Amino acid sequence: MAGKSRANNKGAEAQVPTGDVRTVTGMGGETHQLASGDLPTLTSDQGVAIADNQNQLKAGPRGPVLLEDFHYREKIFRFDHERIPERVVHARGYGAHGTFELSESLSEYTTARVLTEVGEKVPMFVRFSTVLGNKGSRDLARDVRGFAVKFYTQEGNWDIVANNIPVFFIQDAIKFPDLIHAGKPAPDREWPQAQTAHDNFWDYISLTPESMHMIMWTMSDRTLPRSFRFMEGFGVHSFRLIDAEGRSTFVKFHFKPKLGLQSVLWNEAVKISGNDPDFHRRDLWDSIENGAFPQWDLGVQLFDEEQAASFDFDHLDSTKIVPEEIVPVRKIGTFTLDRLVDNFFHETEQVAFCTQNIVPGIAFSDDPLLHGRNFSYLDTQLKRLGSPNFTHIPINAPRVPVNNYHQDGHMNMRNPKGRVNYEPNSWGQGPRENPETGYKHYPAHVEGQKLKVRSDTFSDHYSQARLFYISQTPIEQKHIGDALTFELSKCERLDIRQRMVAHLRNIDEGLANTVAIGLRLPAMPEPAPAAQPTRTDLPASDALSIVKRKNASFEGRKIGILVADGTDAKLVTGLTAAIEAEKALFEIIAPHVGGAILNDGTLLEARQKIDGGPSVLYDAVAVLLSAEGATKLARDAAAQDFVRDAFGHLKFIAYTEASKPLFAKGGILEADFDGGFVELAKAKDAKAFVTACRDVRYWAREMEVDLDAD
Ligand code: HDD
Repeated sequence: MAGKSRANNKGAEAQVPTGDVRTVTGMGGETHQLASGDLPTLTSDQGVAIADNQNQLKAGPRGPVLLEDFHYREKIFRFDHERIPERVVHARGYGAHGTFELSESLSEYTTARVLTEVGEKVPMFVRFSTVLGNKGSRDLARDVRGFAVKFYTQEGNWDIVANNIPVFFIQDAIKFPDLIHAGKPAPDREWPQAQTAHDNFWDYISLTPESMHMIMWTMSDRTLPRSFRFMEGFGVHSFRLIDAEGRSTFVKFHFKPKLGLQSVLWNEAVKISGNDPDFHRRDLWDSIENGAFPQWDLGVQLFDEEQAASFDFDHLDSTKIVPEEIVPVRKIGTFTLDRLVDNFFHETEQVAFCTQNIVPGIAFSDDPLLHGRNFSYLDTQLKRLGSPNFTHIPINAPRVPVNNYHQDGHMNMRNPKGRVNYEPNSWGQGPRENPETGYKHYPAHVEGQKLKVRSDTFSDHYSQARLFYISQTPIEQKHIGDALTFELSKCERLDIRQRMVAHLRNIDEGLANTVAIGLRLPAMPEPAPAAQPTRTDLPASDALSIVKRKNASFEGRKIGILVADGTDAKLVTGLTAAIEAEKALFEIIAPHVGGAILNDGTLLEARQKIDGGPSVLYDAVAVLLSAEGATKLARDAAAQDFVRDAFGHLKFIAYTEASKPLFAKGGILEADFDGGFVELAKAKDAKAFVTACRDVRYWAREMEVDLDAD
């Protein structure tokens, strides 16, 4: 064999044209794609054209490989270094570009151009994320969602590094590493991944009473968002707005989704995680690609020092909200996400948010969590991106001129030009300070001893936790009880379960009771010692509930339509027209992805094969089977799951009479057809179904399908 140059008998020069690419089969039978038409020639990083991207350089066809092959070495060297450290928190994220437009000027309060120039279009980038899971974990973990926003303003970059929850677990940044260590996988076993249902997390939380308000939020449906498009965002901390005279007004930033709020159920989240771990990123990608650009209003809560002093909580404490009923949220503008990234790594992975990125006219409050964050974000970017020059990466670079004497460092793209790299200088070159337009820190009066203490005004840990709980509808309260029971049932240690229930007694006795019964605790523990008694007179705040803020439309939601051979074509046309009229979306699901032959002989292509399109991926479903289709699908486990889950997850269900054998096999009998079912006998019935879907779920059914409801 030695000296033979062909591994098989394929011809060396057989050319197979495929589109713009000419394909040539090489000596070893491998495929070479030749540049032709508009396609560029493959090159090395040094710009040298590459002839063979499939074979290493060898001494003879079977001979040892030669180190001399600089192309091979460069390719593998680049590959070996592809990974950068993932974010220590918020590793799994997804981003998109957009534009912010102000509709109401805040010139009375601030000089920041981004908040004063009505109609000016400000480019921006948003990255949504989960917190605890690693980069490859799933989208539907029960977790807080990050909502980090970068505005490329004409006065420099402004970041709001927000979450979808308006409060945080801890009051002081020095606790952050412990909080995250406790939540992440345990250091010995490295599990559980992307979840808080384990001893370490609840051990830490039960020893940290200040986290109780946040716990009410994280155990609510807020941590199971249906998609990024249906989430609120909150800047959490108070910031300051500074006007032209140097006067300060406190501000809290809110993002309110135009499509309304929506979450999934826990059992649904578990199943979505298996079926489509990329559920949220796919949703964002698909909506932007289809031109259904998601939008959020930017809202502000504004209050002055005097008003702040009148609150019965300290607004500098990040475990507190300022209820919207006390200080309403003023909508001052809207942002639209309308452009996908060209490259995930370039943009979404390399984007570097820093809470310290603010512009003239905006300043920090004295929130100790915020100041701790200001150090952490800058520091982490150096570790992650490897150089203080991370601002030279296009996604991080301001869209205004950058002029300074910073220089050198790894990967520098932008050293100062000319001889002068210092200031002051007498060369008449280089940038200078500008006391008129430059950033001025707010000259807050500060006095005091240096102490490692927490203010007494931060010591009420339960009143707002209770406020959140009593503001929910009964069904939402039940979900909080269910979530706590589930999470604590995963704790091996009884004392941790007991310690948590002791805290719940300070929030709501009913909730503590539900969880104690759910866990079958041997006895009700004493309430946890509290520095301040819980206020039981706070009025409920409807803004805190998802269900109370009902949607006016089903826009942006997706209906799964199950069809099979023999399905009535007119029903499908009627339903899809009604869905489109609502600006909602649909997917056809069938036994074969190639489609189903409808009763008029047409072939309806499917988007999903039945076991690839379970009902958990849809907001509502339609089961439009003929007698023939129903008989066939009734034998299929995936089809049975489809109807069983749609029912169990309280979805609105459109059906044909002929589909009933499938429902029966899924355990849904005639008597179970409740107000959430709409029969589609004729095409015109579709409108009533889509209108019913605006309620998103048929909540009344939950009492029928859940043991915990007893
Ligand atoms: Fe943080 C990332 C939000 C407290 C330290 N955080 C990070 C991201 C978001 C938040 C959305 C992802 C940014 C991105 O998409 O790149 N973090 C919050 C909110 C907090 C909060 C709303 C409380 C109000 N964070 C917090 C504290 C510390 C950090 C108290 C440390 C003292 N956070 C970080 C970090 C991360 C981060 C380690 C990891 C990656 C990064 O910054 O860029 O610096």
